[in-house]
Amino acid sequence: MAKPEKAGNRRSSRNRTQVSYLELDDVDNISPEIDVVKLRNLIMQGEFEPLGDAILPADLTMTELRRTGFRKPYLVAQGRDVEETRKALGIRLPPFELTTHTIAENVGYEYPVNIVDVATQGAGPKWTLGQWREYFYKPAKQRGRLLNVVSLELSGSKLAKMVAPPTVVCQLDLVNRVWPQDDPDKPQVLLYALMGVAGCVTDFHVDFGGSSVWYHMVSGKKVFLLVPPTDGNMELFENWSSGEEQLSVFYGNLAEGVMRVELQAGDTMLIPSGWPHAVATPVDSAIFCTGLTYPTSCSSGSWRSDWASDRYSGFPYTRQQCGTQRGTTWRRSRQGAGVAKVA
Ligand SMILES: O=C(O)CCC(=O)C(=O)O
Ligand SMILES: [Fe+2]
Repeated sequence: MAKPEKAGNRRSSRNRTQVSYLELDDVDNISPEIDVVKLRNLIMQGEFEPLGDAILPADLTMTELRRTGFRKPYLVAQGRDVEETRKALGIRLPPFELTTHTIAENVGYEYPVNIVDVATQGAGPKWTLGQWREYFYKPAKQRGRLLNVVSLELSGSKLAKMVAPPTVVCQLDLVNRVWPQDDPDKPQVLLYALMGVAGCVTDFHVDFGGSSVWYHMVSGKKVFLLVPPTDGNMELFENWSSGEEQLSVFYGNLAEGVMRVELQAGDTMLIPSGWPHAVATPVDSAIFCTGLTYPTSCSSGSWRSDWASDRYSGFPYTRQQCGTQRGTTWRRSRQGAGVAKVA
């Protein structure tokens, strides 16, 4: 299984200043800190429109996504029977309960994990899953700095083999659709486990590589603020995220049409590409998510790679996949002049 790359900073443009790290001695990345409590309260208590009605699992189909162009996020609530809901969506989970403990057990205690230091929103300590598990199960008061895991890459692990995404996600995924199935270079994208302790927040960001994302809450609760990527909102996002302003200004108050959604255990959400979002974790939580590419993210012209968070090591082959939108399928261009791989 491939080792994860560096824990990326969401905002690498920030100036570095000295802060004291009393709890951790292996942090080599010192950044200015956000006001975590203020950001958490703004996300949790700010007045925003609700995302709107959840859709029934049976209605989340390609026909529905084609009808709307997948221009808005979709929420599927866990419903009366979470097993039935998962079945209707096509989601398969391991036969055992998914917890930080079982994730560590199945992926490997020595496996390195990208950790986010919540106060700096940048890279935290370089730990193994075993160390993370120890941290996660400490009483909150003994944990020291607030740390979050949002990008434990599971592709290739035995755990990944036990997980199937919603059927519609597989149908939508450009890698699945255009890549020759027997090509050894076919990217394995992408299954991530997210494990956050109570109090974590992630400031506004756009997910990597223009990808759409699906989230399935395994346990706990997350509150998302979602921002429609209108020209006006993206201009504001660009200014906000490229300056020191992001430390003191809440982007949720600048943007228009911000929507709020609370995800409970068993809920599933799909976010289209390019939507800035912020997330608060009020209780210890675990979720699965994955990035998938979707044609409109390339063809609409609305995607700009420099908007994306560099938290992940990069969505593979984005350019080739977008090439399919210009009327050349990957298969054809590959047989022709050949295309260099771009990570
Ligand atoms: O759970 C979090 O704190 C962040 C989730 C998120 O937006 C992401 O993983 O991209
Ligand atoms: Fe995200």
